[in-house]
Amino acid sequence: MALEYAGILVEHREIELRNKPQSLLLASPKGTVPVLCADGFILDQSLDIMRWALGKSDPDGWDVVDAVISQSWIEKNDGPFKALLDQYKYPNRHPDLNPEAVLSATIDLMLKPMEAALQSSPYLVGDRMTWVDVAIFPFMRQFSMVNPQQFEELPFASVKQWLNQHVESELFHTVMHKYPVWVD
Ligand SMILES: N[C@@H](CCC(=O)N[C@@H](CS)C(=O)NCC(=O)O)C(=O)O
Repeated sequence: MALEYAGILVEHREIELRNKPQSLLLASPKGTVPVLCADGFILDQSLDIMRWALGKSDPDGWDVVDAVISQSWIEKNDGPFKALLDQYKYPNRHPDLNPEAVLSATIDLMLKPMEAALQSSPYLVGDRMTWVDVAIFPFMRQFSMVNPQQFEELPFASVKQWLNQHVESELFHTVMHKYPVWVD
């Protein structure tokens, strides 16, 4: 989304994670996606790719945001929220955990603070959309898709509205193509 927003054209190579092409592993041995290969450098962290794109062009000021507040949302998302999301998505991999306790921990960690933030402003950090919303909403989307009915029944109207806004945005639709798998 950041690349599209910044108007940066890329050749998109869809990776099948179960069958990673050699060219991906040569570019970035850790073997995660996304990886951006530019002239003379490689970025293999989503946030680095976003930062690089916004450094090139940021027409609506996605990057005009309080650094400390943004960092705390990202740390919470990338650390404990992703861990809980994994437990919530794959209960079979975590037979020792009680699914209700996982849901309740996720609500306390992420849903409640997000709802509070989004009740006082339409975006996570203030009145305008920033890179923080774009970096985090795909994970809330994943969470909402694990058990859509359960998500619908949760009392977090502002989170749902915020999520819908991003999922239904033209920008998201523009980039959410199904691409053919890249073969070296
Ligand atoms: N911190 C990395 C995480 C990337 C990541 O874990 N990507 C997943 C897919 S969403 C992946 O490539 N997993 C490797 C695998 O499943 O083999 C980033 O933000 O770019």
